Amino acid sequence: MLSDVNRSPLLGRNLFKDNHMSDNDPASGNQPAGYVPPKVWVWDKENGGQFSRINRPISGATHEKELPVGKHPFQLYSLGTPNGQKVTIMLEELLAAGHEGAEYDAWLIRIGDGEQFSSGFVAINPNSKIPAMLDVSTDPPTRLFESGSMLFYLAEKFQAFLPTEHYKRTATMNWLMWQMGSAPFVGGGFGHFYAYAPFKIEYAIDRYAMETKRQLHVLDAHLTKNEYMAGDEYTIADIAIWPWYGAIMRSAYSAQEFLSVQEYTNVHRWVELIASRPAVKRGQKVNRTFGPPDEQLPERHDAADFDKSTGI
Ligand SMILES: N[C@@H](CCC(=O)N[C@@H](CS)C(=O)NCC(=O)O)C(=O)O
Repeated sequence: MLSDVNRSPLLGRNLFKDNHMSDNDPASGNQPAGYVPPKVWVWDKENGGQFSRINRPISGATHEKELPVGKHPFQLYSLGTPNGQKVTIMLEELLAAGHEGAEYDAWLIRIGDGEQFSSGFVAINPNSKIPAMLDVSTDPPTRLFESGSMLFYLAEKFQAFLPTEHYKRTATMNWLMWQMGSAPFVGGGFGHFYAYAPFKIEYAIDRYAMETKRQLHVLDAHLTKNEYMAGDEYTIADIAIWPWYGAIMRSAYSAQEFLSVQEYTNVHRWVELIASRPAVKRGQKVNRTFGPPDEQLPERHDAADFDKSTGI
């Protein structure tokens, strides 16, 4: 009989069990069958799936290249994914509200081509993920990375979309942080295993479908009693949450039927409310190089760019 001391309280497994297989070894149920993690994980460059060209277990630049700098106070280096859209929606909302100091150049970073690993990009964001931004109106310029940090910075700088009243401000920050902590389970968890993994793994899909539906239920329950995430006011919490959860409700991963998203009627009401805002419509086009051609504006350097023919 195994001593309880040898069992991991979290996994219920014998921690000191040898790593080789026997006929009735549970590893036969692993995927691929018989797989046992080696003692030391080794980077297999050929085995990164769809993202093998960009996934690495190390940080830092892969090549020397400076980033372009345009004429506006904000220089954004991004791609029109949900994390990128949070910032372009915020900048468009600020401009729509009359904050001219929020003018920006949006430069395209093609993450599939590894442009997030240029020396110029890494100098702004050592984490090599879009979005990254420079505020060149400060001396020296202010480096910004992490979309949540960027929303908070812009909200504070322009005193906009972040309530000053104690309870509403705190609620806004609660939901902003909820988004930053929760969405990776949807994108990196559910989306990855449902849509991108080279083969379907029931355990992984079940685990992340469960979590994605739980999160949608959290939002749905909250939005039953609240018009916006922080109550009766549109804030950076809505701007952070909408790109991810609006996408899941509408088209992301072609998983709407699988997740029965029609159940979340209050989320649906809120998604359509935010989607109807002109600044949101503009912001979600910026740095987009996929989807319908009229929804794409690969780079934005002027408000008039939205009138130009789009698509690449
Ligand atoms: N927590 C980060 C996440 C950023 C992120 O995951 N960006 C993805 C695109 S949505 C990326 O740049 N991936 C490139 C890579 O992993 O190399 C944020 O919110 O800014």
